[in-house]
Amino acid sequence: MQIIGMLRHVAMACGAGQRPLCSRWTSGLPVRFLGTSSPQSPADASFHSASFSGADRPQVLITGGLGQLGVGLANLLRKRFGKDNVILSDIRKPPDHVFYSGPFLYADVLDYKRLREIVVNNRITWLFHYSALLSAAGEANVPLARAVNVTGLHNVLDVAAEYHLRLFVPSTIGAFGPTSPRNPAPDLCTQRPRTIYGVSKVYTELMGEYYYHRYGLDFRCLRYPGIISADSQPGGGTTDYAVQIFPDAIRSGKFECNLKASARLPMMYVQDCLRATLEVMDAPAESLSMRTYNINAMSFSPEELAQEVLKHLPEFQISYNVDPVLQAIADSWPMTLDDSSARKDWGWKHDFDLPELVTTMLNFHGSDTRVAQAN
Ligand code: AKB
Repeated sequence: MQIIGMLRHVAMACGAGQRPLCSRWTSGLPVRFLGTSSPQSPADASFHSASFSGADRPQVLITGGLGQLGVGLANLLRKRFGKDNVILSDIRKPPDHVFYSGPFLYADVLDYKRLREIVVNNRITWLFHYSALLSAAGEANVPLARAVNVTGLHNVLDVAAEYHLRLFVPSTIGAFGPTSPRNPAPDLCTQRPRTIYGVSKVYTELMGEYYYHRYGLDFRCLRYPGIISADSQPGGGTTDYAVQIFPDAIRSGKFECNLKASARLPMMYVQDCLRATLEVMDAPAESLSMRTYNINAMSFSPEELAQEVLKHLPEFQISYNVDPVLQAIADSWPMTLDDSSARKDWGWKHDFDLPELVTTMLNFHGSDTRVAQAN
């Protein structure tokens, strides 16, 4: 059959005016994506966004929920939508305080059937997909990073498209590379990252946007800077030093940094990051001129961060033992992001700059007295 004739046949089989989702004959469509109900078009997506009450209230699933951000996000969402309407999932065993704080399920994003089962059985409408290996962890195990970050993404995209979910997947400053503009990196520019993490996140952005245009998937994505959190640890990232410096400064008054003193990168306090995530998920579809946005807050180097810590802890000492792999990654990332589109389209505004960040983190790690004295 000629291509045109074949497409016509598919269109007829699927019903006039519908996208040809239901046929395996359309080249390149995922065969397992056998939706029989009609897809939500981008224009329909705003039905999610009004005030959420009763039947409209989202039923949320978070994958990779035991990483740096999942528990904090679940806490926020549970305050808004009710404890039982937000399910955390992971392949790891949750600590007691997480297990007893609300619904928790085992979910391996590589297990497509299990994902579908969870979505169906719990009538999920919003999915936050946090499972991923970060930059340094990805370089240490490329096959695993490729499986989790790429195959896991395929599973999540297909489930989300099939069940018409609103899908959030984070991207990162790591989606830029040495040939991207660095100061600032705009939303749209050359992206040729040199890590498997970065490559998988560029792919995430492109696939999410492809599914949006092709199937009407309500895909939303933010490029996160390095995220600094107090009560949850990152793992395997290049920006992790900016989290670890605080407990070390409090405990021993010293910190050994694995990046150069001058390695300036975009950073954000976790509270801003989670608020941005909820805000972009809440935004009416018609306000989104794009599906992947930069978000920016502060930008600093280890040296500048240490100077700010010294204002509170005058004895603090930083030393440098540079890891060449991490430094090469940091050198290929932007120093700051241009987030003017996020600010314009859905009103993004950060609250925490470097001084507030440092005070908050030191306070959290137990130096209340010394911080209060220094102020
Ligand atoms: C990492 O360092 O890999 C992450 C990131 C910036 O995406 N924190």
